[in-house]
Amino acid sequence: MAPRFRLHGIHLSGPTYKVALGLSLCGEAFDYEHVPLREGAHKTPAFLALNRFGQVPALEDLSNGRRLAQAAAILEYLADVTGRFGGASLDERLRVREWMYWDYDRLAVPIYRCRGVALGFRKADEAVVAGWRAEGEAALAVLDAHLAGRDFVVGEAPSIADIDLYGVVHYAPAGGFSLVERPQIARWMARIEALPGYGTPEALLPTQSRATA
Ligand SMILES: N[C@@H](CCC(=O)N[C@@H](CS)C(=O)NCC(=O)O)C(=O)O
Repeated sequence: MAPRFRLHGIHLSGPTYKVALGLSLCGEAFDYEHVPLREGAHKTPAFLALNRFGQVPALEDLSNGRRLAQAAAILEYLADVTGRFGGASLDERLRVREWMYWDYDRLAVPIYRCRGVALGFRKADEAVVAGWRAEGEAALAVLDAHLAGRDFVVGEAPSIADIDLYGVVHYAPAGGFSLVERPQIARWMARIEALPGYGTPEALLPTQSRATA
């Protein structure tokens, strides 16, 4: 059967990985369209029709023609349409959203930027990088403290908040952040990595387009 979803992204992109991980944990095979950012493919009219912000990821739901942008919003959509990972009650869903908004407010930006500098994709003054590093460390400390005595970020089961946050923390070591002093995060990551359907970015994101998964 043809896959329901088509993911547009690039294998080096953390936000693209969040969506691929969400799809895989939901058991959804997906077509994949490689978007070469260096060639400006994300700023073409055709791509802007998929994602008005000119960023990856974009997700197409081929069953109804929907085109979705923003990894966190896409994860919410996947939870809505699959009935998985959305939280067990309204209160859990509210907490899940809070963590997802916090992610892009405090955690993702400094960690992704430090990784970008470490990999040579991004240039910045040392003082600016030091500021990002301090912000990233502070956010990791918040998450580590929250996870004490908890298996998952919200409630008793994994949710899209875990997927969203994992899709950042996975890249922390590549950004120069040590997780050795973050034992709760390390244990939580191991729990995510044990879930059926889990895959690393290398396993889930091809370097080229893939017509059928
Ligand atoms: N908040 C967005 C961030 C997406 C994002 O930053 N994508 C990067 C690649 S990792 C991108 O497309 N950069 C090119 C650009 O912004 O022009 C999301 O979660 O989807």
